[in-house]
Amino acid sequence: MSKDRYIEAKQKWAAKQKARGVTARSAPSADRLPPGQKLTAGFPVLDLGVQPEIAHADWTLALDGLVEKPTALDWAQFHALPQVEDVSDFHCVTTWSKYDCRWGGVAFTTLYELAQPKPEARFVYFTSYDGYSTNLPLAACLDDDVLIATSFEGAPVSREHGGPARVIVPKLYAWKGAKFVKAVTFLAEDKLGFWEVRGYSNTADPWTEDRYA
Ligand SMILES: Nc1nc2c(c(=O)[nH]1)N[C@H]1C(S)=C(S)[C@@H](COP(=O)(O)O)O[C@H]1N2
Ligand SMILES: [Mo]
Repeated sequence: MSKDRYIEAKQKWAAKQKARGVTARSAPSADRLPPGQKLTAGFPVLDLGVQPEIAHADWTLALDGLVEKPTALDWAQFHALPQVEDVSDFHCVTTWSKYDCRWGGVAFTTLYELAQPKPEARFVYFTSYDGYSTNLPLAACLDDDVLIATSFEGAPVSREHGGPARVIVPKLYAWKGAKFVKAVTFLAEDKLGFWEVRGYSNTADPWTEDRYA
């Protein structure tokens, strides 16, 4: 399927689910598996039909927007920052979940301290090397399980899963985590990302099945 047809199909699927009355629940689920999800043993790949190949020598991560210290980290500088590991569950809006994913990389809070966002910065906009984008309230990024991951299960994040570096936000549907991440931009006002402008929920809470806006 061509890239445009794929995006159109996913967008239509969201509209159809919404029309069917799949709407957010008012009370969160207490189960480990969020409502409407199925557990998968594998690891499906979801992208826009492009898996950019970025050599470590060409890779940079920009921290910009409303920050005191605009920063561009190269691969060595990124790895000189404190490295952490976190095991989390992964929930894709297309109804599959994967348990116990071990991600390694740099905590979002480390980047936050480095760039020093100004007080008016309340939102974060992520941009990727494949043209993808997604957005979050700054507060959601400051949980200690939010990482810019460069390793998965002890090995480098593969290209299909978003390497060299991808964002992991375990508490939200996985489209909120940008693969192939290139820039983290701090903003005063919210700015909708790729799927958010195409009908996906801006809040994306798996526990209340908050899939579509
Ligand atoms: N850059 C980029 N990031 C992305 C996407 C994408 O297409 N491009 N897809 C999102 C979606 S919808 C999901 S479910 C996860 C999928 O991650 P995976 O391919 O490693 O399973 O990445 C998210 N991040
Ligand atoms: Mo997804």
